[in-house]
Amino acid sequence: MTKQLSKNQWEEIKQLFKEQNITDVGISKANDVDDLVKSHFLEYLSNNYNGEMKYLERNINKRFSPQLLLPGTQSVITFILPYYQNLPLEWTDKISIYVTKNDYHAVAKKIGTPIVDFLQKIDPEFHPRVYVDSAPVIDKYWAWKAGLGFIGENTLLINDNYGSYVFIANIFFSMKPPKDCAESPQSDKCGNCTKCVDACPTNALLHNKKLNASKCISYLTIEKKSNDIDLKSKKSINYIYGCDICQNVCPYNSNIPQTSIDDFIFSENEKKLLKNWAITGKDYPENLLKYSVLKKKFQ
Ligand code: B12
Ligand code: SF4
Ligand code: SF4
Repeated sequence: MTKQLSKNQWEEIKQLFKEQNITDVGISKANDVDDLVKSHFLEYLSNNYNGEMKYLERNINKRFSPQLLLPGTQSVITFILPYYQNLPLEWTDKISIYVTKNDYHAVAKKIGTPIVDFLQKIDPEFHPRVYVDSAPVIDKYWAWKAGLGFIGENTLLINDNYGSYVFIANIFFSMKPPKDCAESPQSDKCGNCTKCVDACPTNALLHNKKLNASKCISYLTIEKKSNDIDLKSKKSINYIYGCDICQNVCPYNSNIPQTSIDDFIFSENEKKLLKNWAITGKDYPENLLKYSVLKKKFQ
């Protein structure tokens, strides 16, 4: 028999998130992803826009279907983690602000734990999983499906409250969404704007929400293993880890609050250490960054 969450249970789940400063949460039926997104994904691979990210070519059917990835899944609970914070310009000139004090993968799993515990009590036979950037799941699709934002020309999810500076995490669960609570996807809000496409220094953005990732600075500085490009020699590109250009120019990011997730926030003193290293290249704050996504990158 198909099980369904009650509205009260859903309210309790949202409350558990709220207690951890997570306000934007949604739920969707765990059906296969829409055909449009499937075809975008396959076209992206056939154009080799994934470069050396061969993992995107594996487990395609699981990526398109939560029920194949985790059998028994009936719903996808999606939450977003706002991460914007004011950091020294010398630092953000080189390092994307998505480098938060603690790695978002760990932070999202920590936030998801009380919810997983709650869900396990409702259905002890199923082990819900928290996925964040970690499995063949199209994270942005589920956030869009759950009504947490629209997909911008820069290919990112843009949320009404926090802009695009948000991480996305999904919990796969065995019960269907409560009646009338599932899915209210937003329509496109870019209108005639093309600021991100125009600003991208490598022409990686291709219009129609498509990205040639193999040309993206974020890919070149984080993912690419072979070293046939020397970004530092290109004057126009200061970034050495990630890139925020197509987000910085987006009007939807112009007036957003700083994150209230404590695990992400650098103190004023810690910001001074980041600034010092960015200016001098000396005294890499190894201890401070040991739980961040940077880890040992620049020791
Ligand atoms: C591989 C990857 C990268 C690669 C390639 C990115 C890419 N766009 O393909 C590289 C290294 C370049 C990268 C860079 C960044 N990434 Co990244 N990345 C991923 C990862 C692991 C997979 C993305 C993927 O499937 N790409 C494949 C292609 C085909 O997908 P796509 O271009 O995103 O296109 C899809 C959508 O646009 C969608 N789509 C297209 N049109 C429409 C229309 C509608 C209506 C809908 C619903 C969907 C839709 O369908 C397409 C096919 O699936 C996800 C985590 C995950 N598991 O999902 C994080 C993820 C997308 N990255 C994230 C972040 C934060 C970044 C950076 C901002 C980091 C940085 N500062 O450097 C940059 C942003 C660059 C950019 N403009 O996209 C976040 C994005 C959060 C958000 N607000 O959207 C994610 C979701 C991680 C997370 N869980 O939080 N990333
Ligand atoms: S992250 Fe940078 S290089 Fe990549 S699409 Fe955006 S502006 Fe272009
Ligand atoms: S900069 Fe303009 S086109 Fe690009 S995502 Fe933002 S609103 Fe959309």
